[in-house]
Amino acid sequence: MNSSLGSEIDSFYESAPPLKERDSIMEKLNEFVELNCKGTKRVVCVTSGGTTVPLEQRCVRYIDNFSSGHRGAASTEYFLKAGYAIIFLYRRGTSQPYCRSLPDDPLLECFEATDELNIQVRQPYSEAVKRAIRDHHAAVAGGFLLKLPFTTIFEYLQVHFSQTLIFYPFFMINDGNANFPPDFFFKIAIPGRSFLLFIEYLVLYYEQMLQMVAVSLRSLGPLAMFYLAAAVSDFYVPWKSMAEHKIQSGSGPLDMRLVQVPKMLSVLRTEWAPMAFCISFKLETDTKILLDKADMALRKYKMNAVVANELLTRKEVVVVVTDSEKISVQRDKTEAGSDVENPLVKLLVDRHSAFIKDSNA
Ligand code: 9Z3
Repeated sequence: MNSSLGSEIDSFYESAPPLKERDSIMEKLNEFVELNCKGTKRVVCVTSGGTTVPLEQRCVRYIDNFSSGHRGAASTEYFLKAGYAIIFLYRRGTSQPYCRSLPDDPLLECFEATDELNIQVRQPYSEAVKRAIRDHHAAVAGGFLLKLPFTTIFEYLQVHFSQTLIFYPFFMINDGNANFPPDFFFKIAIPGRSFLLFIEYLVLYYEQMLQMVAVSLRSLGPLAMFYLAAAVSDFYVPWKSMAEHKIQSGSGPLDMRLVQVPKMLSVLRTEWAPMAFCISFKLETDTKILLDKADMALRKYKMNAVVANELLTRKEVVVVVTDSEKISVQRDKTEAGSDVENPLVKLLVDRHSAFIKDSNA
C-alpha cells in the first residue's frame, strides 16, 4: 500500500463514528461462514445500492449516491440459482432479492382481506408472491443468503473502537488470518509510538463491514467472489469536522470541504482477499470515456474483471472488461421480463470456474 493511501485510510477511520451493530454482524458472519465455507461451496459477496455521506452528525441532510439496488438484487437471485451462497451487503431501503416482481408502490396492492381474520393474495399477484416467498425463504432458511444492511459510507467502510474488540485481532493472528499493511511493524517499532497506537492499528485494519466480510471469506481462497455493484461515495465529510447539529440556513452560502474516500478496492485486492475473484463496476454518463475508465480501474485495482455500464442503458447492456477481452452482454429483448443480470452472472460464473481451475493447477 502506498503511504498516501495509507494516510487517507488512517484519516478516514480516525474520523468515523462507531459501528452500532458490530457484534451482531460478526455473529451472523461467523454462523454463515461456519455453514458455507467448507468443501467446494462457492461464496459471493454482492454489494448493492449507494452509500450516503452525512453532512451533520445528527443527520438531517446527506449527499446520496445513485443506485436503486436492482443490479445487486437481481444478480443475487442468479448467483443463488447457480449454487452460490451469498452475503448481500445492501443499502437499507433499496431493491431486495425476489421482490423485484412485486409492486413496491404500495406493496399492500398485493393483498386483500377476505373477512375479519383472513388475508389473501390478489389473483394477479399470486404467482409472483408465491415464487418470491418460496425462493426467498428457501435461501434464508438454508443459510445461503445473509443480508447485511448499510446506509452511510462510514457503515460500509466502518471501524469500531470499543474496548471489547481490542483482543479480537489477536485471535485473528492466531488463526493465521492476520494481514498487516507493509509498514505496520515499521510504524509500531518507531521509538516513542505508544502501545495505544499498536492497538489502534489492529482495530483499524479489522473492523470495517466490507473488510469483516472479506477477512471472513479468506479461508475460501479462489472459491470466494466479490461482486461490487454498490455505488460507493468518492467524497465524504470527516466526522470530526462535521457540524453536530442541523446546519442553520440564513447565513449565506454553505462552505463545506469534502475529502476523498480512500480507494478500498486496492486494499481488498492486495490485503483482505488476495486470492478471491474480484469484480468491480464502473459507472459513467459519458460513453466516450467509459471503457477507458473501466480499463484503468482493472489495472489500477488488479480486478479480475470490471463491468462497465452507462447510466441510461445500464439495464440493457454492460461490457465486461478483462485484461484480454471486452465482452458486450445484452438483455435478451425477445424474452418478456428478461434482464441483463442473467447473462452477466452466467458469464461471470463461467469465468470464476476457470479461475478456480487455474488457481488449483
Ligand atoms: C454500478 O455501476 C451499478 O451497475 C449501478 C446499478 C449502480 C449502475 P442500479 O442499482 O444501478 O441497478 O440502479 N455500480 C458501481 C458504481 C460505482 O460507484 N463505481 C465506482 C466508480 O465508477 C467504482 S467502486 O468509480
